[in-house]
Amino acid sequence: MDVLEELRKFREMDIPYSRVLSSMCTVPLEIAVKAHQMFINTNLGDPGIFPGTLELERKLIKMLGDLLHCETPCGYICSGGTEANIQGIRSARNIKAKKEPNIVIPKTAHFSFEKICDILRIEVRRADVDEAYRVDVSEVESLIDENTVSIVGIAGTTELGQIDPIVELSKLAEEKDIPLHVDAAFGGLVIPFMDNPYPFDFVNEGVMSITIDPHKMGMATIPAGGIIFRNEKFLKALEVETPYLTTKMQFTLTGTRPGTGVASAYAVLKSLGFSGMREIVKMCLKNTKILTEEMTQLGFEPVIEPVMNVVAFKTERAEKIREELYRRRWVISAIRNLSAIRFVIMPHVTEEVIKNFISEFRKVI
Ligand code: 0PR
Repeated sequence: MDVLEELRKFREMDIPYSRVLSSMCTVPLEIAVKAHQMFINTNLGDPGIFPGTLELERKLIKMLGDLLHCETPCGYICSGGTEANIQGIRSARNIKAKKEPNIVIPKTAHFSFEKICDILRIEVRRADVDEAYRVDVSEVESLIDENTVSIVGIAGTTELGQIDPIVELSKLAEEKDIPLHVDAAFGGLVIPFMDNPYPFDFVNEGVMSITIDPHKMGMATIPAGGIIFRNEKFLKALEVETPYLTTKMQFTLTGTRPGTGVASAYAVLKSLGFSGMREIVKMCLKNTKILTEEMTQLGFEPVIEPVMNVVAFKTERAEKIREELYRRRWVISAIRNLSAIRFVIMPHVTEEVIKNFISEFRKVI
């Protein structure tokens, strides 16, 4: 058998995005795929060989900085939200230089923080959330001590799409002189395009770093995560010497890294513009509303009123429903600790997809 034929067989075993209502990734825009192909053999691990790709990355970081209200953005395009979060926390830890460092994160933080604390040998303190699943700022305050090197707020929680009170967290961070890291891996490319966006970004003086992933709502090709720092100081805190490369220092976590994410993310933002992004976000929010109405009619109540294009519904049978749908090749997620089923309404989750899903869902319940 021809090897491509063989590959196709494996690929056909994968579930198409049109049956996936639980992913924060989506089908990349066509322009993103073209850009990806054009940069297929680039390696920003040795930027001296790829000065053009490096300059493109700088332009993209500047674009993201503009979006996030930062005049001196520094950062890079990485493998995803996990790496971006690692680098945000690692930078703060290096700057604060405490013997027994700890960080304070919301209980709703993504599981990447587990890995971070393991890798970086940092104690993690989890603050409780209020009834709307936003972190309780007074609890964050009570968990801070002289060894706290970073506070984390989330703009678009993984499970519910909720936004923490970043404004209040930032005030607290400034008062205590502790860097605030905002995990906007998902929300970073949603919130700015909503009506009356919540101020989650660098407009808050205490925010020092933000995770923002083009391979989620940025419709770029995988992998494309983003870490943006307020200024160079935070990037400098990550540098190691590179004795024989075309550049003397490297601040990234990985060595070899693709320029494909840079190119595809740039292509999307440049071709759509902020106005095009607004249209897509608007469509996702509309579709979220459609799904929520359908589910409500079927007797399911949302855990919170959806804030963005993520929505979860209470049910004791969450895992059973998920399993049965999966057997029928439909993918949703079940949140174990909340007894809820969860949906992420990405651009590929169209009205048509929702219609098809609901008709299958009726049979399952
Ligand atoms: N921060 C937040 C708020 C996230 O939601 C995620 C991932 C991360 C960080 C980590 O990002 P990377 O996975 O890029 O390292 N959120 C999704 C999740 O865990 C990722 C995902 C995407 C999961 C597609 C499933 C899927 O099909 O649910």
